Amino acid sequence: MSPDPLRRFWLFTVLVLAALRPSHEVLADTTDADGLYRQHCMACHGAERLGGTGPALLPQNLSRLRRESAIEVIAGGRALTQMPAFAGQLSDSEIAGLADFIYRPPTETPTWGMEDIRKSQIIHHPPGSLGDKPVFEADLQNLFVVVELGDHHATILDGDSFEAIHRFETRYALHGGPKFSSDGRYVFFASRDGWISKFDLYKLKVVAEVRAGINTRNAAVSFNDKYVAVGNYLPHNLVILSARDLTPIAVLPMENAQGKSSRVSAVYTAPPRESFIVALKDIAEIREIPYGNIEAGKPVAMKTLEMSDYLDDFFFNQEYSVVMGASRPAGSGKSSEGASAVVIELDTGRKLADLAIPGMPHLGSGISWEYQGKPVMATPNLNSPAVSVIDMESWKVIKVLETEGPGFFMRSHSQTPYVWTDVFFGPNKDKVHIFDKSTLKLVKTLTPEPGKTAAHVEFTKDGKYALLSIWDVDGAVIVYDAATLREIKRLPMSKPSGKYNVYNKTHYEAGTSH
Ligand code: DHE
Repeated sequence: MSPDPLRRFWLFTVLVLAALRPSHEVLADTTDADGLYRQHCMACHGAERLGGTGPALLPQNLSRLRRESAIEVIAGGRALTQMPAFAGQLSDSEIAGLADFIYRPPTETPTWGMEDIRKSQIIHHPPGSLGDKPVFEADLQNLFVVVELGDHHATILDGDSFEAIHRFETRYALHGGPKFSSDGRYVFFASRDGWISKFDLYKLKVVAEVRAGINTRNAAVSFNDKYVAVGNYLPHNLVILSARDLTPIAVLPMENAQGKSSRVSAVYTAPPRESFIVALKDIAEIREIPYGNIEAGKPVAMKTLEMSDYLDDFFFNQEYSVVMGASRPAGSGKSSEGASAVVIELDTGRKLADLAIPGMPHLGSGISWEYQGKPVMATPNLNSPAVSVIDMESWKVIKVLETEGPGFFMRSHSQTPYVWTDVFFGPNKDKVHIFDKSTLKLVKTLTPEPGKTAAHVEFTKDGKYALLSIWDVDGAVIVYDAATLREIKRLPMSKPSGKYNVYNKTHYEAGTSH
């Protein structure tokens, strides 16, 4: 191309791009975004954007918030939080400049070590100081903890009367299932910002909190009630806390023999093995930490299982002798060739099977039951409108259940004949399918609230009722009779994400995620 056509080409490109820019988009004024941050945001969100009373404002922590939503929050504030509206004080371009600023990576990777964790610990009520008598009357084993993502609250629900007993503000953006102590009295929440909160269900009070990381995946509680393990994306480590009062015990950097470090995809507790199992995102290894190896002041020894691929989503059999793992190609930088899940024997690290499951299984939501005298597991797929049912003896896919869109969560219960699966993605996100566990046939498709995402089911202790979320800020938890599939009650809630039944969780019910 001679210079003239080249110039014309660039002019054309610039004009097209300008025409494509939405007319309402405001040009960001980035000249003093740093100064504006210090003046207006730093007091709550921290000098290094690591968070304070407000959440961390780093790209890693904001990956799930669109820039346009960030602009709306800066301009209009966030309801039911301390975040004020800045629209009166800052111009549109200054607000856009601030939004750009918080999505920019910091010049230095932030650190969060043992000392930072220790200093962040807040003991609201020392262990033993509150007494043991519950402050309400209800079946303590049939309580539900409902996480309401819409306004960052949690509701404690009586699983017999379906009345809310208590509602309280949680840390910002909880993720993953809350984890329970073995007697069901205490529940541990993890926020994406690294905060771990210990809540006393008998006394309805947060008793201790600590910030274990900057960008956290999830937490697991040891079956002996001694430890909480926290898996972090940032820093690349696993943090072990005392389950008594959340005092940090150990910070375990996750790196391989060559010194390459890795984010932790998730940590799980494996009761029969008395160990924590750690999934790594950037190293093709699984780590296992026996509870017995954790002792304050001593290096914590880990068992390493070398894998042929990166595995970041897990399902365990009920005995925890075998793990099914899947890789998420987009995040791991490498895809499984031809196989989308592998089955590994945990004692030996031996691969038992490669499973071709088109559509990226969501193994973390996998559940299991007996089908024709054999244990099977079923998993939704994040990319395909199908549930895969897998024979857990031959490790073969025995049936693909067609759905009206890709799903996220599945649930059942030993006392119910059905399995419930949502259609989380796509135009049919308002539908929920119910399949018969003994025939694998579709029984019914519910549309509880047309146009609004219906997702995530949890059963009562006896399996007689199923609770379903309408995943919307103006949402609800709907209680269904699990046999007749009739609606019994609708409780308004703010984007109720997961709900967790004390008995099902503490008894590792096969129909629920662990
Ligand atoms: Fe989750 C559990 C990973 C996005 C809601 N999610 C988990 C677990 C993992 C995981 C590893 C199991 C940990 C546990 O329960 O201790 N989730 C991931 C991702 O990698 C992914 C796809 C991307 C990400 O940004 O992290 C992801 N998850 C989401 C969401 O967008 C959801 C729908 C809304 C949210 O909370 O951000 C979401 N994840 C959940 C819930 C659970 C969960 C409600 C608890 C599992 C259960 O069965 O109840």
